[in-house]
Amino acid sequence: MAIQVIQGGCAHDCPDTCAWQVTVEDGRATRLAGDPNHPYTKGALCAKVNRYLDRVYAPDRVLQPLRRTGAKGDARFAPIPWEQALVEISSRLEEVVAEHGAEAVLPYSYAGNMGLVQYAGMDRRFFGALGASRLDRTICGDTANIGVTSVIGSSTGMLPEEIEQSRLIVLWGTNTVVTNVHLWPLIRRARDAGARVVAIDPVRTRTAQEADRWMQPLPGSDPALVLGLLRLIVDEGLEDAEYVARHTRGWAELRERVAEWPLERASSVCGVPADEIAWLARTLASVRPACIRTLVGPEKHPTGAATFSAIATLPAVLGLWRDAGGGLLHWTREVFSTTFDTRAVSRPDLAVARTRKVSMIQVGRALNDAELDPPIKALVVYNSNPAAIAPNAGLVRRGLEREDLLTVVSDLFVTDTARYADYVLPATSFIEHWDLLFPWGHTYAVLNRPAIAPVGEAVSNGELFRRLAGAMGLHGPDFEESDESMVRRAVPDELWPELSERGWVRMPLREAPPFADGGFPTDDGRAHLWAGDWSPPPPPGPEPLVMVSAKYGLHFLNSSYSHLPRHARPEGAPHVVMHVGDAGARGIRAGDRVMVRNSRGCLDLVAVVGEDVRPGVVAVPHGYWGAASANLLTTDGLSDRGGGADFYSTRVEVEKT
Ligand SMILES: Nc1nc2c(c(=O)[nH]1)N[C@H]1C(S)=C(S)[C@@H](COP(=O)(O)OP(=O)(O)OC[C@H]3O[C@@H](n4cnc5c(=O)[nH]c(N)nc54)[C@H](O)[C@@H]3O)O[C@H]1N2
Ligand SMILES: Nc1nc2c(c(=O)[nH]1)N[C@H]1C(S)=C(S)[C@@H](COP(=O)(O)OP(=O)(O)OC[C@H]3O[C@@H](n4cnc5c(=O)[nH]c(N)nc54)[C@H](O)[C@@H]3O)O[C@H]1N2
Ligand SMILES: [Mo]
Repeated sequence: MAIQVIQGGCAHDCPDTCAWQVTVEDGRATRLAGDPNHPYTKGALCAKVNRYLDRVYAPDRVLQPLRRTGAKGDARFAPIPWEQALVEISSRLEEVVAEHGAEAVLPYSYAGNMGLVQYAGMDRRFFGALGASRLDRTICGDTANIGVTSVIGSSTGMLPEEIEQSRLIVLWGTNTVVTNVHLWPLIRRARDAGARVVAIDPVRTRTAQEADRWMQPLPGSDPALVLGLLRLIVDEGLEDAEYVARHTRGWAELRERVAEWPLERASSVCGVPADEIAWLARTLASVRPACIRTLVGPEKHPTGAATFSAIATLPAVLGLWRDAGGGLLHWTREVFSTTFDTRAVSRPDLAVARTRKVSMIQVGRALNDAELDPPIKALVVYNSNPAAIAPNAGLVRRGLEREDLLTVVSDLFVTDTARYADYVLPATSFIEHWDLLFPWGHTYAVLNRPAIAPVGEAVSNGELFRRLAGAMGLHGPDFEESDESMVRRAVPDELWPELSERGWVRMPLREAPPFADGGFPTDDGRAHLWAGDWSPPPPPGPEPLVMVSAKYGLHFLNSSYSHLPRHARPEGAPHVVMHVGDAGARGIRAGDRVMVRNSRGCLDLVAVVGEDVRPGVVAVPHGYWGAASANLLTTDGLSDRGGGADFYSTRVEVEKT
C-alpha cells in the first residue's frame, strides 16, 4: 500500500490559516491533522476542520455537473456530462451578452475559498475579459479596516505574538475562543503571567465566559462607550499628554466633542453602567502593557466604521503603543500584499472595461430591481452561499426564483443557493487543488498542495474558469495558465525554496512595538484621532428587540458545515437566546418553540432563556441553512463607510407558538 503525507493548509475564511498534513493511502485521504511544525498554528486544528474529511467524502457531495429538472428552489437535478454543461452554459451566457450586454452577467463569490488562486485568479480574468458586472465584495472586514486605517494609517498594528506580553487584554467585540482559536493559547500564557482579560460583547459568548470581566454594550453603541471612556480620561487627566502632543492629531477637537458626553449620557446610550466605564478607563490608563484586540463583529452596524475609528483612537490617546504588547491588534493581511504579486494572478489588466459594481450585500435588491439597466440576467456563484449568508435572504431567494435568470452555482454541496440553480457544478475541496494562503490573523503564508486527485468530476475554480473561458472563445496563455503556475507566479523567487520545502514562510517582521515613537503610516506620521461626532442612528425597524446573529457556533464556518451531521449535532437545534425578563413578559420559557419575526420574514426557533444577553437584545447564531437562516430577518442596509452590512442592528419581535 502506498502511503504519503502531503503538506497543505486550510483556505477557510478565518484569521488562523492552519498548516496541515494529509495522509493519503492508495489515493484516498485517511487522516488530516495540523502540522506540528508550523510555528503559529502548532499542530492544532479547530472543531470544524478536525473533521474536514467528513466534507471531502460526504455522501451528499456534488460529484458531477447537474442540470435542473424541477422548479427553482426544489433542488431537483439530473447529472449531465461536463462537455454538455459547458456547451449549454456558454451558449446561454452568449445569448445574455448578445441581448443585454455583458454587464447583465454578475459573478457572486466570496471567501468560501480564501486562497490566492481559488479566491481571485482565473475567475477574475474570465469575468474581466467578458466585461461582466463587478461584485463589490464588502461583506466582511472592509468597514472595520477603514475605521482602523482612518486613525493609524494601516489596518495592521500589533502582531499576534506580541499579545503574550500584554498585562491587560480587551477583546472588543471579538469571540476569540470561537472565531480565532489559535490566539487563545497566547492569551492564556499572558494570563498565566498575570494579564487580565476583558470581553466587550452584547452576548455572553464562550469568550466572555472565559474572561475576567464582561461588559455588555447595546449592539451598535460602542462609540458611546468610547466617548464615556474618553470623558473619564479627560476629566481625570489620564491621557498620555506627551504621546498625544507628539504623535497624534485632532485631540483638541475630540475633547470638545467629549465635553458633550457626561458619563451618564454615555452610559445611558451604550447601556454599560457608569462605574464600569470608569473602571475600564482607569484600568486601561494604568496597567502596562495594555492592548485592545478587534476583528470584525462590531462593524456590522450602521456606524460600524465610526466604531472602529473610535476604538482605534484609545491606544493613541493613552500611549498604549509605547510598550511591546501594547496598542491595537487588528489584522495582518496587509503584510502579504507588499511581498506577493496578487495582481499577476487576478490580472486586472485583462478587463475590457470598468464595469458597474453591484453590492454583494444588496444582491437581493439587485436581483429584484425592475429598473436596473441592464438587469441581471445571469448569476455565476462560487465560494459563497448568498441565499443563506447575504442579508434579507428571503429577497435574495425571491430573486433566484426568477425564471428569466440563468443561475450557475459551483460548490461542493447543494447549498441553499444551489437549490435554485439551473446548473450546479462540482467543486474541489481544499485537499484537491493548488493554492497559496494568506491569513488575516498571523504572518505566515502557507502553500497548499493537492493531496488527492479531485473526487468525482470536481474541478477547482481555476479549472472551472479555464473551461468556461475556452467554451466562450477566450483562448491563449492568460486563459490557459494552470493553478500551480499562478501560485508560482505570485511568489518572489527568493521565497520559493523555503515555501515549497517547509510549506510556509514568515513575512519579514518589523521590530516591535511598531509605533512606540509615532511613525504612523499616515500622511504626517501622526495618529489621526476619531472626531467623536457621533449620535445613535435610528433603529432600522419598529420591532422592540435587537437581534445579533454573529458566529456563535464552534462547529460552523459561516454556512459551511451546518448540514454535516457530526458538525450540526453538537450545535443543537436552531435557537434564539433571550433575556429572562423579555421571555417572561412574553410568556416564554426555556425550551419553548417561538417565532422570531419582522417585516422581512420569520424563524421558527427554540428559546434559550437566561442572562447571556441583556434585556432588549436577542442572539440567533448565524450559519444554519434553509428556513433557519438568521438572514431571513436581517436588514440589508449599508454601514457608514466601506460598503459593509448592518446585519446586527436588525429589529425583531419574538412570540410563543
Ligand atoms: N467557528 C467559527 N469561526 C469563524 C467563523 C465562523 O463562522 N465560525 N467565521 C470566520 C469569519 S468569516 C470571520 S469574519 C471571523 C469573525 O470573527 P469575530 O469578529 O471574532 O466574530 P463575529 O462573530 O463576527 O463577531 C464577534 C462578536 O461581536 C459581537 N457584537 C455584535 N455587535 C456588536 C457591537 O455592536 N459591539 C460589540 N462590542 N460587539 C458586538 C457579537 O456578539 C460577536 O460575539 O470569524 C471567523 N472564524
Ligand atoms: N447573519 C449573519 N450573516 C453573515 C455573517 C454573520 O455574522 N451573521 N457573517 C458574514 C461574513 S463575516 C462573511 S465572511 C460571510 C461569509 O459568507 P460566504 O463566503 O458565503 O461563506 P460560506 O457560508 O462558508 O459559503 C462558502 C461556500 O463556498 C463553498 N466553497 C468552499 N470552497 C470552494 C471552492 O474551492 N470552490 C467553490 N466553487 N466553492 C467553494 C462552500 O462549500 C460554501 O458553500 O457571511 C456573512 N453573513
Ligand atoms: Mo467574515
